[in-house]
Amino acid sequence: MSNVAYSRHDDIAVLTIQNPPVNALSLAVRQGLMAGMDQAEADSGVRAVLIVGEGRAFIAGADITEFGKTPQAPWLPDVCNRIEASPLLVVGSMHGVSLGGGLEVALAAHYRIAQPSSRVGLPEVHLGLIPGAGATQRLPRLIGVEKALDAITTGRHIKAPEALEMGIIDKVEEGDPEAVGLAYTRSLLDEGASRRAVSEMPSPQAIDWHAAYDATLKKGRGQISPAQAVRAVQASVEQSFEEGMKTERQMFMDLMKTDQREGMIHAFFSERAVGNLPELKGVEPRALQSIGVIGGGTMGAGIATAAVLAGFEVVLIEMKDEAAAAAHERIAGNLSGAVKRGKITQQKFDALTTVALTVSTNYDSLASVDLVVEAVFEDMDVKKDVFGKLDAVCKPGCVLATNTSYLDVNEIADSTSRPADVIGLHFFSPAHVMKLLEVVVADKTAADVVATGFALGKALGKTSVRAGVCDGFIGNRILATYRTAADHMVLDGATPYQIDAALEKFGFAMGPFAVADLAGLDIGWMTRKRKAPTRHADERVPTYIDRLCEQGHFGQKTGQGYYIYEKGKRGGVPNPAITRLIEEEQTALGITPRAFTDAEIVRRYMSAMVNEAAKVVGEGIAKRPLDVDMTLVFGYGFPRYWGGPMKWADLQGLGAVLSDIETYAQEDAWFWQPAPLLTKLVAEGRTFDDLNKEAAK
Ligand code: T1G
Repeated sequence: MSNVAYSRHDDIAVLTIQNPPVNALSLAVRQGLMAGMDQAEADSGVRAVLIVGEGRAFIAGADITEFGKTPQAPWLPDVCNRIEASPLLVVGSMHGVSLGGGLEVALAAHYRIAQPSSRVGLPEVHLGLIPGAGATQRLPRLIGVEKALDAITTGRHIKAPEALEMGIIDKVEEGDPEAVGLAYTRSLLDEGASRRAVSEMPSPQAIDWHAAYDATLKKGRGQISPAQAVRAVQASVEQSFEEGMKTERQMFMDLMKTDQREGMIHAFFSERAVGNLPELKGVEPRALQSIGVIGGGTMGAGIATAAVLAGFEVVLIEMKDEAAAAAHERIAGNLSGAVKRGKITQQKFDALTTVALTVSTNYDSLASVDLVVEAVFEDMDVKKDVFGKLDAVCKPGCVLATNTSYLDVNEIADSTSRPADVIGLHFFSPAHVMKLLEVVVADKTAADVVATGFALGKALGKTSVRAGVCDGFIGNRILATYRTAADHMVLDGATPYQIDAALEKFGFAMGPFAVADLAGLDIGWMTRKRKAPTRHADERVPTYIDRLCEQGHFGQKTGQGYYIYEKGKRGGVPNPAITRLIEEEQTALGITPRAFTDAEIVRRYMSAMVNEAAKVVGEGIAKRPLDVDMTLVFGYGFPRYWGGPMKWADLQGLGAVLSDIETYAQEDAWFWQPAPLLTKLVAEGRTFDDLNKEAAK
C-alpha cells in the first residue's frame, strides 16, 4: 500500500496522498511519491503532475513517529529532489496545513496554489530540528534570506494570503484542491509556462550571519536548532545547492541525536496524550453552553474573558454593583487587548461585552447555567458559603467548580448536597492567556463531570491536566519544593541573583526570585504562615524574605522585592536590602556562606523538582510523569526543549539524579527524602517514560 494514488486527467497526472489523519510523509508515502513520479514520466502524453493531499491537510510534515528510529530510504530530501528534477511541469495544490516536509514537497514543485484558509510553515524548530528536506536551501532562493529566516527560526504558521505576498505560493483560489489544482496546471500548460526549479534560482543575498546567529541563539534561550538554521541558510548563499543540501543534511542528522530533539518530540506527543485518560474513554461530557463565574477579580474576569472568547454565554456574579461594574470593565479591558492584537473585531467585542456577557449581583441569574466556576477569596469558609448558594440555585446537573489553588476540594464537595457535581478547575493567571488548566478530581467527582472539565478546557484552548487533591495539586506542590531548595541555597551562600541567572541560562524565561516578585511575595508569605502550624521540626524555613514582607514590600506590585523596580523600566535591579537580610539570617544561624557553581544550582533545583514530582506521581496526584511535564511546561515556564522535568531526569539518567539526592540528604535528611517511586524505578532499571508507555497500553 503506497498511500499515494495515481490518476490521470488528460495530459495531467495526479498524485493523491492518502495517509490519514494528516498525510504525514511516512515511508509508504515517500515510496508512493517516487513511484508516482516514475509512473507519470513513463505515462505517454503526460505533460504535467499535480500533487494533492486527501482529507483535511495537504501534508503535515515528516512522520514524527519515525523519529529516533533508523531512517529508511527513500529519504525525504531525495524525494523532493526527484520531484523537482522531473522534466514534467509539477504543481502542488495545498489545503489545510502544509508543514515541514509538507511545505518542502511543495517547494520542490515548480508552482504552488493554495486554498485561502490554508497555512504553510516550517515548525521543525519546535521539534528541536531544522528543515531537513531542502527548505533551508530552497526557501531563501525563493523569498530571500530575511523572510526565509523568519519562517524557519520561528516555525510559525503562515496563512495563505501572507504566503502569497511573501512569494512562497503563486496563487490562492477557493475550491476543491484537486479541481483548482488541475485548472491552474491547465492554465500553466496553455501559457507554455516553463519548469521553474527553485534550486536553479540564483543564490540569495548574504546578511550579517554572526549577528543573525547570535540574535537567534539569544532569542532561543538555550534552544540550539533555530540558531543552527541560520548556519544552514548561510550555506544556501555560500555553497552550491548540492553542497548546501549536504550541509543541511549533516546539521539535521546532528540535531536528530540531541537531547533537545528528544525533549521536544516528547513534549509534542505528551501535549496530545495529556487529555487522553483511560477513565474518560467512552464518557460523554455534559452539555456546555452557558458558564457562570463567581467573583470578578483578576482571576474571575480572566476566566469570563476566556469563556466569552470561546463562544460561551457567561453570567458573572459579584457582591455589589460597583464590584460588578469593575468586573465588566476588567473583562472589557481584556477583550480590547484581543481587538488590538487582531484576535477579534470591534463588532465581535461589542457582541461579547453586551450579549454574551451578563454581570449580576443576584445568584438567581445562575439558574440555567451548565457550569459555574468560583474564583472568590482563598478561604474555606468563603468557598463553602458560595457553594451553599450554588447548591441552592443551580439546576440539577450543573457542574460546580472551584478555582482554588490549594484548598481541599473534597471538603468543598462534601459541603454540598451534590458532591458528584463538584470539581476543581485551577486556572493560571491571567486565565485568558495561560494555557494550563489543572482539572482537580475529588473523591466523589462523577466521571462525566471530569469529562466536562476537559471539554471546557479544550473549548478554551487550554492544555488540561488531571490532578488529584492535595495541597497545591501538581504544579504548586512541586513549585513549593523547588522554591525551598532555592531558598536553602540562598542561606548557604548562593545569591538570589546568581540563582535566577543560572536558571535563565538553563532555559527558564525567568528565575524563581524574579517570578516571586512578579506573582507577589505576599502569596508565599501567606502560604508560609498557613503551613507554619503543621511544619515539621526538622524543616529549614528561611525567614529573611518575611522580614521584607513585614515592611510591606511584595515585589513588582510595590516596586520592591528581590529586585527594585523603577516605574516605566522593564526588569529590576538587585535589592541591597535583601543582601543585608540574608547576611543577618546567616549570622543568626551561624552559617558561613559558601560558593555555588551554576551547574550545582541547576542540579539541586532540578533534583528537588524531580523528587517532588516523583512523589506526586507515586501518590497518584498525577496519573503519569507526562502529566507533570505538561504542567510545568504550560504553567511554570519550564523550558519546552527539555520536554519537562521528568523527561529531563530520564535524559540525565534516574540513577544519577537519585545519587545526587542521596548526597544532598546527608546535609538535610528531612528535605531530601528520596521519592519511593524514584528509588523503585532506579532499582528496576526503568525510566519515567516507561511509566508513560505502560499507562498508554
Ligand atoms: N507525524 C506523525 N503524526 C502526526 C504528525 C506528524 N507530522 N502531525 C500530527 N500527527 C498526528 C498527531 O499525533 C495526532 O495523532 C493526529 O495526527 C492529529 O494531530 C524533514 C523533519 C498537523 C497542525 O511539526 O502541528 O517535517 O493523537 O491532534 O490539532 O523537514 O498535528 O490522533 O493519534 O495535533 O488538528 C513537521 C506537527 C514535522 C507538524 C494538526 N511537522 N503536527 O493539528 O490535530 S518534522 C510538524 C501539528 C519535518 C522535515 C522535518 C498538528 C497539525 P493522534 P493533532 P490538530
